[in-house]
Amino acid sequence: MIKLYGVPRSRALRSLWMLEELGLSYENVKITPATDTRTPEFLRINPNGHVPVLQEDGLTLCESIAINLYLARKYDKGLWPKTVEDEGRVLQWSVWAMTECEDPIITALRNRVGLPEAQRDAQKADDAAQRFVAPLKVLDSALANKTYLVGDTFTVADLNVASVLMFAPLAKFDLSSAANAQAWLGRCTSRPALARAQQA
Ligand SMILES: N[C@@H](CCC(=O)N[C@@H](CS)C(=O)NCC(=O)O)C(=O)O
Repeated sequence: MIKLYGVPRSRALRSLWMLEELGLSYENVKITPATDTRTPEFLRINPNGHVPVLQEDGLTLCESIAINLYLARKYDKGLWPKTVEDEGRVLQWSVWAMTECEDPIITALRNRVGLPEAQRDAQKADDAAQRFVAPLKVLDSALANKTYLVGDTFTVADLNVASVLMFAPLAKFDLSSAANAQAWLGRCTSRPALARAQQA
């Protein structure tokens, strides 16, 4: 039985979404960030002290995006690409989401919504929004006349990128200049598997 550590209100949502897309049966171990992630027991599972963690048949994996790539490839239900070139594209977009987009989105989210008001730094949030302008343009151009990022169907590339980008509206980022990206994000986030993951 697959075990996925991490409550849905954390980056574990990304991997819960993948598990739901694949229709796998799994146990969601309700580890809450900060309160449960620094105990000696949990640090033995992931010395980084972060969720998500996946355990399956003696394998322990951390890093949400890596977990999703592993699952999509192992339980191929059309979410893993068919050619090596498209695998390259899937990896490119997955790494891109983490290196170009995640920090600006999380920084703005924390400083506009997540942190107690007294600890929020409006300047940090505005700088983060500014840093997101260029990657948003890149995504929007890549999606011109395209429904999904790689090939014609929804793949792990879309899931990985959308699972990072879905917090951009909550971080009060203005996506109105990026109609392709906005429409694509709507297509990805309206998938029933995401709704099920949010209720896991
Ligand atoms: N790069 C990691 C980041 C994981 C991460 O930072 N998770 C947060 C929750 S969203 C966490 O577990 N924080 C608790 C802690 O650091 O103690 C991933 O994508 O899996």
